[in-house]
Amino acid sequence: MTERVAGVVTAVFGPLVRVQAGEQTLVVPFRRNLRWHDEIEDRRLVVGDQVALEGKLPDLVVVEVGPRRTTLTRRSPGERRQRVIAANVDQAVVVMAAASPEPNPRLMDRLLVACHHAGIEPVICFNKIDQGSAGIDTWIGDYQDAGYEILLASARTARGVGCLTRKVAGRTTLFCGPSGVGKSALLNAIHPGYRLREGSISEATGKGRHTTTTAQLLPLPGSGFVVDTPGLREFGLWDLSPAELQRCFPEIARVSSGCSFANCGHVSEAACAVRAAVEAGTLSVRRYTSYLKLREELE
Ligand SMILES: Nc1nc2c(ncn2[C@@H]2O[C@H](COP(=O)(O)OP(=O)(O)O)[C@@H](O)[C@H]2O)c(=O)[nH]1
Ligand SMILES: [Mg+2]
Ligand SMILES: [Zn+2]
Repeated sequence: MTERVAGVVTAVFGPLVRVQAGEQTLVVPFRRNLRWHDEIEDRRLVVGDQVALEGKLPDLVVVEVGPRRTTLTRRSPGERRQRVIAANVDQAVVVMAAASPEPNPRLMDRLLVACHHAGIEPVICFNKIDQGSAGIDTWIGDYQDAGYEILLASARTARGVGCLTRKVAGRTTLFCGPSGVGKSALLNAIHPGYRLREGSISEATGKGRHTTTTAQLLPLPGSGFVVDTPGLREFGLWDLSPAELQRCFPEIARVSSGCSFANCGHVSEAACAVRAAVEAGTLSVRRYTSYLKLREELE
């Protein structure tokens, strides 16, 4: 009897994919003429794809790929076209350490912009809060004012881990942020069964045991997935237009409705509500400067 099973791709190994179908983990091939629900150029299965399998047990094969709600893309140096590296990621936990490695608000802004641009909801997590919060005290308020959800956590003391666990339940969550901030440690705290390597140099140098650059989805107990992968630090900013950029700064987008020109870039235009808010001290100078710098980069 032919079976039909629905699942989510959690890893891609050349001609085979690993699929999570409820409690079952299957490693299966895919049909060459897969049925796609999206008009996409790059017809390659990626992690996060929702697929249908058919066949006589245990010889199932992927036959159909569902529409992608979101796509995470990357363009490697030397590669002209961008590549989709994951589909259907719902949210991202952008992780910075509170003290060491030294938190980098510019990088935080970039990652947040990349999330908004990809249609992925970001949550900010300051880990290693056991080491104090002096390093973030001066600018954490910028993100609160912008409306971001902020979690203070420590994988070491388990502070905030319950909150994070509830946050990721039932969804597909990307953990991103610089190397060494404790992404793997937080994931191990959420689910000790992952046994991810912590403090390894592999992520920083791309060498070591995990030489693969492809993302993997890790199933959570219950439902949902997390993605912990090297090489996702700088995803998709290249195809962002300067006009789109302001939508990726929620507090700037909110204020901009008061600008005189509908297409105001908030640089030197007259009667700009954004610059007025910066001058009045209701919009962070640091965030505004970050916006201007990114805008310059995109132009
Ligand atoms: N003090 C402290 N150290 C932590 C915490 N979380 C992780 N670390 C340490 O920071 C280092 C990097 O952690 P890791 O999870 O590998 O970071 P990743 O590169 O972001 O995955 C390791 O030595 C961890 O033991 C924390 O909450 N507090
Ligand atoms: Mg890690
Ligand atoms: Zn303006």
